[in-house]
Amino acid sequence: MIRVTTTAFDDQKPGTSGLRKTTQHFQQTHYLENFVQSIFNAMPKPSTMDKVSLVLGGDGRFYNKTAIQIIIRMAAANGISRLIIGQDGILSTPAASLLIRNYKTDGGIILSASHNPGGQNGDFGIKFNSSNGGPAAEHITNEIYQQSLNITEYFTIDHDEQDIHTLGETTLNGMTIEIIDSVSAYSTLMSQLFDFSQIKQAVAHQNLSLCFDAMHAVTGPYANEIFVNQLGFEKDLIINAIPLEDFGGGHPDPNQAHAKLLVDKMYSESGTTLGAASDGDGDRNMILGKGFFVTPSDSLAVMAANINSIKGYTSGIAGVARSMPTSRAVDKVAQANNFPHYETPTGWKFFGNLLDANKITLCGEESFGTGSNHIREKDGIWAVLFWLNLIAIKNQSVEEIVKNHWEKYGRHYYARHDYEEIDSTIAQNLFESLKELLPSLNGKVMHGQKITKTTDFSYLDPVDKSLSENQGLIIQLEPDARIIYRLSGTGTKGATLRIYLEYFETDKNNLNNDTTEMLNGLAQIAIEVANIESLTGRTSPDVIT
Ligand code: VG1
Ligand code: CO
Repeated sequence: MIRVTTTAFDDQKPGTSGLRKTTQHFQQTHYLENFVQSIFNAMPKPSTMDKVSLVLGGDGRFYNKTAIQIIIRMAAANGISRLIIGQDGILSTPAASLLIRNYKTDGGIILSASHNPGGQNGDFGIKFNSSNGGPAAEHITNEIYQQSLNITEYFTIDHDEQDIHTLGETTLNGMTIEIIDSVSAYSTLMSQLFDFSQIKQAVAHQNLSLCFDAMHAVTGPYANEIFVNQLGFEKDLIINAIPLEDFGGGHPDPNQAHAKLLVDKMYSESGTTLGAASDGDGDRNMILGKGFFVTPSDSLAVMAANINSIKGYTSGIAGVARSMPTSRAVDKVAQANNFPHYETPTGWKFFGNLLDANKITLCGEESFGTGSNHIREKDGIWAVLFWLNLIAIKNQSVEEIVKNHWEKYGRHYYARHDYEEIDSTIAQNLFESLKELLPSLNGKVMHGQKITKTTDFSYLDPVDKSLSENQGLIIQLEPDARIIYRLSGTGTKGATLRIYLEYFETDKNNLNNDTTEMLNGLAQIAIEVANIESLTGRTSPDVIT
């Protein structure tokens, strides 16, 4: 064992989903090692390290392989008993979550910067998940950060590269290393939750077709096995299926701006019944019908309204949760069907306690994330299978399913406007002034809409009673609309300001209007209230989703 003397970095505070920095930042001497040692030091564990087992894998982006080898050597030096590693170091985030649960390990390390671009000039990331399979709770990530601020040494061994390609067990310095197939356990679980024979029938007899965009990221192999080999969808319609270390130079974020090829196809003659995409690490999903986009918030609501008809969920739904900026469409379903609904801060880690306590079955975020109690992460392929199964059951188009839903529950017009790479100090100042200004806005009428309430959102976890403050600013307007402001916790350059707009409509004559038009008044108010143009010099958002 080698004891390496190191100096602490002061910027290793995990954000919304782990530590994310540019790849080059991670490549600094000792940078990755310091953070990994901090995880080992801080993670909840049995009495001694030789009882600790961990899952290890990543989304395959540039630096994934190097990082895996570094972590293997450090795990061996730290006396860890067992590492379960995805073949070639590859695991989608949902698959990693599942393996932690299946193997009952003490947690897992996932190497990913999710939807951020990859490559030598892109981003890299690392995240610790707990023994429940979910992103570590805030008290653990805070402890990792504290360790990183005080670290003076880390442990490693001098050893050649470990073979991470050959399936099976080996040992290194007394530590067992098991290389496992990255896809098989995950695809087995999917076949238990969804009715694969019903979907296959629909492919054969209802012309059910799918175009899936893997965005050259981790889901390619999962999509080929499940959608092509097991369900019989056309192989050529799994696009960008080969995982590449730089995602082909793209931005592996499944939204209408970045999954352009898929969107163009779905709005053309050759559009399939369902169009879908997933992100860098396979936990996000975008759902499209022929010429029709489903907002992630609506997708969650439709799932909640129909979950009883899906094989793995026939015993019913305990409750639902959504992140605060996610539209309240799912709340309407919960209220109408009498099950509890929860509003949590942004980030999947906040769903963990609710899922573990069986208070919820289903949860989701506006940022193209949906998932259930089957694991403790959001799950892209799972969401696509849910929609495929639902279409097979209803024998209706995506558009019909969503429009029928609006008829019954009303429609939440929804959009998110992102201002990226704002100077961090300017963004902080903007946010602080906004926070101070908010209470004075109560009762004010702007662009014909009356502000009824303003909130600085904080969350008291109903299970462990932990309090999370400063989770976003909410402006509520009459008759039933919201504007929300947040600063992103996943970016690596400057600050990203996110503005979320939501307008609820029940008038049957107004259910099929243009989203931009319906939200125009709110967008104007949002810009004026936060003084965006004069403080940032920006006249329009960089990305609208
Ligand atoms: C974003 C999303 C959030 C999501 C997080 C991680 O965070 O808004 O909903 O949980 O990314 O997703 P932020 O702080 O930038 O708004 V992923 O797919 O990166 O694991
Ligand atoms: Co992701």
